[in-house]
Amino acid sequence: MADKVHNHRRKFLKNTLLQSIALAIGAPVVYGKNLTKDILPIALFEEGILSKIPGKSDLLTLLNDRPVNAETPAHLLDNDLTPNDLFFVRNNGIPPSNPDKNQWTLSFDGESVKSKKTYSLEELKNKFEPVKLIITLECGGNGRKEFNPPAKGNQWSTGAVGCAEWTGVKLKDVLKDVGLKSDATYLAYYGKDSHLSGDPKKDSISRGVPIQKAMEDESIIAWEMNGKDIPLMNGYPLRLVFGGYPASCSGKWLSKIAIRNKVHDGAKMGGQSYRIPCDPVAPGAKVEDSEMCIIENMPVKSLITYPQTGATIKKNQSLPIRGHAWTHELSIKLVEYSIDFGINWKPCNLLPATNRYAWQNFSAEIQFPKTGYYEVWARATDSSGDSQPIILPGWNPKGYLNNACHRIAIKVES
Ligand SMILES: Nc1nc2c(c(=O)[nH]1)N[C@H]1C(S)=C(S)[C@@H](COP(=O)(O)O)O[C@H]1N2
Ligand SMILES: [Mo]
Repeated sequence: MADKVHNHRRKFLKNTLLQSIALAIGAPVVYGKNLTKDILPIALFEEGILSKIPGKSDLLTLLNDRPVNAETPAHLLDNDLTPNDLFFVRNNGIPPSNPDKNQWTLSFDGESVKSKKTYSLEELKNKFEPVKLIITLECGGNGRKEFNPPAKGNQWSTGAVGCAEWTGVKLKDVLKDVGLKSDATYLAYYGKDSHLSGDPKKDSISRGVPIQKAMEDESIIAWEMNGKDIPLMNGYPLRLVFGGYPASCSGKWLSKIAIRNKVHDGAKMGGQSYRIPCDPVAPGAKVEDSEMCIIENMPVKSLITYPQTGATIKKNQSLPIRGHAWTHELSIKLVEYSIDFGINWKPCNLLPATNRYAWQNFSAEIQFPKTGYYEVWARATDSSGDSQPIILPGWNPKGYLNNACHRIAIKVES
């Protein structure tokens, strides 16, 4: 056995390859001459250069690979803005394989446009005033994992959320140029991803928002995410971004917008998709499609991003915590923490948002009375006075809108 190991000739990396690796990582690999094909720098994976999901960090939790669904562990959402390679991915179908931003066009049609119109991406950039907005996107099914009885679908824990700076144009500016009829009711999107079945006549998803939502100042068509091209998995080269609504409204690989004179009836608008019982039901109840209503506003929510759950500190140390809070309302007005399972709450420091729908950062410094096991719970309250439940909110068949308080485990040792 020892002989075998000895005889095994290590295949060291060629200098040219080492140079490309250094370029990709952004620093020379000092002991690079000791690396082999089996021992590559982990930075290549962490930065998504060699990820299983193109452009995405291997630190994402993969929930499904066809279609690709991957979420961000809570402690990796610690940045003010979620880095592109760490932003969650929720695909319903198969992304276009090699979209070309120079050839990309966006058309407008539907019953309620005065006439059909098509813009190239270049025209969109030049014709309308560009805006930069920080907007949180959260999948309506984020937190689904906790529901009991369980709900079918991707078992998201807390990481189907992210917040980025988007560069684009206001939908209302473009819609004004297109010209709408007075009966305009709903904005519907169509993207260039294909249905899982491969059937070109089927859309993987085609949703949208009521026209009043589309007219908000923060409703945009975006081509950049954090100052870079949007990653392929997040909709390159063009997508919609709506704050405060389920992210399923924010169409990726955006190629067509239809202005409808009725509530849009595209793929995943009806049935049980992205809909909840119009009136509360008992856990496990079967709810008819006719009793389900479309999810619009997303509820107030918060996430502790530092420390990672399971952290241990010494008895004489205090614990700094950090996180973000977001809502569909104007702003978050309070974030509190509890270390005694929700009996007593203390306020956190809370920073204002740059613009509406950006998440707000909170922090606190916690002292623990003695050694032992604790949980830190966080609870946000928004400008409407709504706050988060401690236990799961209303059960619904598909497990949407779980905004229960986030909890992390902490051990204090002597
Ligand atoms: N064209 C298209 N747009 C889409 C989707 C999709 O599958 N295809 N998924 C939607 C859903 S359900 C969510 S939660 C968000 C996810 O955005 P992200 O993958 O950029 O995080 O995109 C939405 N837009
Ligand atoms: Mo979603």
